[in-house]
Amino acid sequence: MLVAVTRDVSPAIGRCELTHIRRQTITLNTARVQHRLYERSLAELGCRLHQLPAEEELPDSVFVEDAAIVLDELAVITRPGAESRRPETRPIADLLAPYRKLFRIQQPGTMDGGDVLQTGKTVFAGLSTRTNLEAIDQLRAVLSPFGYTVHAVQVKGCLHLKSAVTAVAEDTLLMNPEWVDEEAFKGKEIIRVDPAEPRGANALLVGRTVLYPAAYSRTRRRLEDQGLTVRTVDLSELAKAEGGVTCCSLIFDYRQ
Ligand code: CIR
Repeated sequence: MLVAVTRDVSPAIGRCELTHIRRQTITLNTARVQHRLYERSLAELGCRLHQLPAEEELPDSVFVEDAAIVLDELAVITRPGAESRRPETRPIADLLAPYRKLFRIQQPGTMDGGDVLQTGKTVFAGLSTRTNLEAIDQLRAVLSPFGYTVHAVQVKGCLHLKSAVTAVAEDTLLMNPEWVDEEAFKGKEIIRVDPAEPRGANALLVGRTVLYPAAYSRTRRRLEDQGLTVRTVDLSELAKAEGGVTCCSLIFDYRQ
């Protein structure tokens, strides 16, 4: 069974962190309606939802992906790169504790979950403005005994590794090669975003379905042309907070 952890949009979302885009007004109600439809899509794709209530004082807390990395054998609670986001991790750790043994990124390490991309036993970790080498070394030390190989990958021009590259099938990645070096992913099938849609590389694979932003129709066609099943979702209001489809959930397998 797949479990999807989500958290309702904070009323403070207007004070979110922004790195690569300029501030625009975010309409809370629209963001919440879109977020609920996103949650419904996850449920319809077979996930059991675990919905956390909104955090009044934590603007970016809807982006639960950044608080943890959940693998089959364990979970790593991050230490987010933006100081304003550090208190987000505690409720996520409490929620994950019954499901997984927990490890933690320690100071001076900083890491956002959005910088960690897993494909099988290979883990790519983005070196970004949020994630540093200390944290990647800590992640490697935690994961190596479980048979994972951790590769550090430089990210440039975007917020997180998963802004630049995500998995859309078992061995297929969707990528914006302007933001990450294709060479780092040798051996993988690569689908490139349409050049007119640089933000189109963030896709969420749920089972065999790619949950994908409605805004990027050209890249969506590229995915469908490769035989992939795509379901669209409109997260345009949260995109104003620099969030995408992977950021709004933590999805993991749970066997009772
Ligand atoms: C931030 O800057 O931290 C938030 N405004 C956006 C985080 C998006 N998270 C993600 O891509 N994993």
